[in-house]
Amino acid sequence: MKLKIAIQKSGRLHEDSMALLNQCGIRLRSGTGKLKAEADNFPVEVFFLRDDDIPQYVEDAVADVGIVGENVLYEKNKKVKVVQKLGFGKCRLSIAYPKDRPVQTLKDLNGKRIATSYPYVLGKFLKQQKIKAEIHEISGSVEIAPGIGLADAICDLVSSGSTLLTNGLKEGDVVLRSEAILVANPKLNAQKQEIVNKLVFRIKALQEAQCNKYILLNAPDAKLERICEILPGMKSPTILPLAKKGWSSVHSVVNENKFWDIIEQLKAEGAQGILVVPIEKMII
Ligand code: PRT
Ligand code: ZN
Repeated sequence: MKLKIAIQKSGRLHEDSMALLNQCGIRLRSGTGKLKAEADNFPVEVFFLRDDDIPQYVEDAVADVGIVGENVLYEKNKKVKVVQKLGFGKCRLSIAYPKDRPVQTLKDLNGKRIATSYPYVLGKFLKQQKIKAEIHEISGSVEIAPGIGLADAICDLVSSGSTLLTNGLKEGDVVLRSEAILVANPKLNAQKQEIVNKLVFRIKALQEAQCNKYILLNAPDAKLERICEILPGMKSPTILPLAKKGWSSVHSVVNENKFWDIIEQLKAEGAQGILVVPIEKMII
């Protein structure tokens, strides 16, 4: 039994999706030019599709799981299960206004026209906000709509903001924050669910590793107690005696967010030769 995984054929999510499968130890047999590829060492088959089609294929069980942006998932509104956030493809769906016109806030949008490729998500947002505006669905180049007189504002994906800037638009309310997610058909059989569980276990090990660093340092024995207090570690730090008398080597794992604070404290306590090493996978 093989798990069928749908990923984007080409575009912004393709490379990160491929890299994720690769880092999970899944080696695909053929290249990406084809419709599908099989793995030698893990029971999966990967289908390369347009991102817009992935929620439907997963709902229909043509694919068992898929990697897609939350923006696409919520717009398509299909019956699929969100399994895991993946941390890439981050962007936001925002309303944006032409800089030089009277319509500048949400309230100004009553009775006005908004161009978007996300009519469903935007419609829900406007209803929540009690704004009655006309939604014009267009499939691409939404940012030019105000300039050609098609709309008073737009609602589109933003990441760096440079597309808005070059089109004379200013970002307003954020309708949705999005990243790539793993979705699944809600009725997978037990065998397929088992494969999904294995995949998610590997993804979590990668994510855990990405936000932690392995740290090695030398410390005078007299300072060991204090240094161990500073280092959180997975259980407690590993301590090995050095050839030089009165000194030890201390190994531990440090969360990236607290990293610089901890290094400063360690140095202040007399730690030397501090080495920081990336962790490839981390199983807690
Ligand atoms: O061919 P296919 O249908 O599969 O691909 P596509 O052209 O529909 O999608 P693609 O590859 O452009 O994007 C795939 C997914 O990447 C999206 O559904 C989002 O989940 C995610 N993503 C992340 C983005 C962006 N960032 C993004 N910046 N998708 C699109 N953009 C576009 C945006 O529409 C706008 O035109 O980039 C422009 C804005 O970018 P900045 O950096 O100028 O703000
Ligand atoms: Zn698309």
